[in-house]
Amino acid sequence: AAHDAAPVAAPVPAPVPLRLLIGGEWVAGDGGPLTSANPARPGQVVAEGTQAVPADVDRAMRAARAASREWARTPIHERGAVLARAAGELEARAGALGLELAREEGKTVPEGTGEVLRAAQILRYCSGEGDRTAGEHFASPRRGERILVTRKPLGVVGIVTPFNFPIAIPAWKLAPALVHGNAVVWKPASAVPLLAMRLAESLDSAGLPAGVLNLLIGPGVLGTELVRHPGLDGLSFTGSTGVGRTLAGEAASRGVPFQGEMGGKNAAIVLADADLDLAAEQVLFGAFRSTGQKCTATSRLILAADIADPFLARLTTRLDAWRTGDPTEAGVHMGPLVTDAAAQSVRDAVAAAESDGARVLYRGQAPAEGTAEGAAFVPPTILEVDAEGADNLVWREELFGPVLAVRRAASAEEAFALAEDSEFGLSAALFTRDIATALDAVDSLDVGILHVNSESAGADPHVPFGGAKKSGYGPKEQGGASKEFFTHTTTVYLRG
Ligand code: UN1
Repeated sequence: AAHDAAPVAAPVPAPVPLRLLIGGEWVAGDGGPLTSANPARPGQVVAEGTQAVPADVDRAMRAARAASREWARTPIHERGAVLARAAGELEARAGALGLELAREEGKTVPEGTGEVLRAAQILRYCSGEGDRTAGEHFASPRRGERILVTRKPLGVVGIVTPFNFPIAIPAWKLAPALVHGNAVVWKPASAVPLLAMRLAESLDSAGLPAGVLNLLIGPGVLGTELVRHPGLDGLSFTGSTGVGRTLAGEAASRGVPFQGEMGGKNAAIVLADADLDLAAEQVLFGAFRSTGQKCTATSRLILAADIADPFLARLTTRLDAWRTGDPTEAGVHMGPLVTDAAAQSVRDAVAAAESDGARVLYRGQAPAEGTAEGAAFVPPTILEVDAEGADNLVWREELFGPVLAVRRAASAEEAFALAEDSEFGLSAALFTRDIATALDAVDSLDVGILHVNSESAGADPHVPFGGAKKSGYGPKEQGGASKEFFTHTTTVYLRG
């Protein structure tokens, strides 16, 4: 019958062959099969190859070490020029790569293309690093002397990245690492190997010398192997707080600098004087774009009691027009979770939250017609908890899905206290027209990023990014902050 075939807009591309990059060679891994599947279309393979094995970490580390000295001595403007060429290539291919990203990770094509362009923008920002201040100069208390503080690369750094921004997050770690003269061994999330390979390809074809960037795709044990490698000079990680703290402990026990960007349980606070239409739009974007799979996603919503019902009416009206389905189809707002297992764990968490007393305020439509069964979809869901529900997991835990936990507050002060009722402190969004209240929030909320009248997600490449409390560890990322992590200083007492 006409209705039992899933509508497919375009022919399904053949799986892309995956390769690892070690010492300038694109090679097959010696491990088990490596497959990335389309989470919206069960059975569709996006890319396939073989995984790296733990012994590859040592090979890649040696290759990086061999290349690092020459790379460190290459003028920073030449290193930057490689990044600028890679940025140009990503820009030229943004549409095609955005589609691959949507098929592999599950975000919509406009979000995928936007992410590729964002990666290019980050590479461009970092390509200009040679034109910015490189260190500091102090006067000396002694005659005939100056004191210079110069910055030097760490050496060989490890980079471990998550699935949810498979090209932008790697770009914002790789670009500062490379422009500041480090060689890199990179382990991306194995659920999104294709976009990792695409970024490595663009840097390789832009002229990065052999061994300066090594790409290992495979199981989590590679990350452990990397942090335990005696040659490692630094590790930058984005992912869950649990994994991050384990790696941080390993790094600390070896005296290796660690940068960790970890979980979030970010609150949006809508006060009684807010522009409710603007707030509803921004909460919708913050909570449900990318299917809630951002560490900066809005996952708690704190509403001034006076406006709670009219605000929720505005939000749910918008959600009624929000289409969930295959993210490569036009008109779809929200795709699946990254894998079936991820979707199942979010469904289980919602069921547990409900049986623990959370009240369902909204549960969105099922996936768009024609999407096959077994796909990794979870509908947009809003649950309310009250003071007795303060320990409910939907209020406490980062679920990494399209799920929003709501509480009501009697005052701005109570709203801020509820926002602070979390072990996480990545970002927050405050909706108010009152500047004094906004300034109060700056002091009251222990977060790395505060958005006033905009959604909790988003990050510009030229300003620091990172969180407080359990959300962050070590120096922040992006802008001038990334230099703090990817270089160390030598203080030079210079006498003629
Ligand atoms: C964004 O909000 O656009 O893992 C970026 C994450 C963050 C990046 C968020 N490190 O979701």
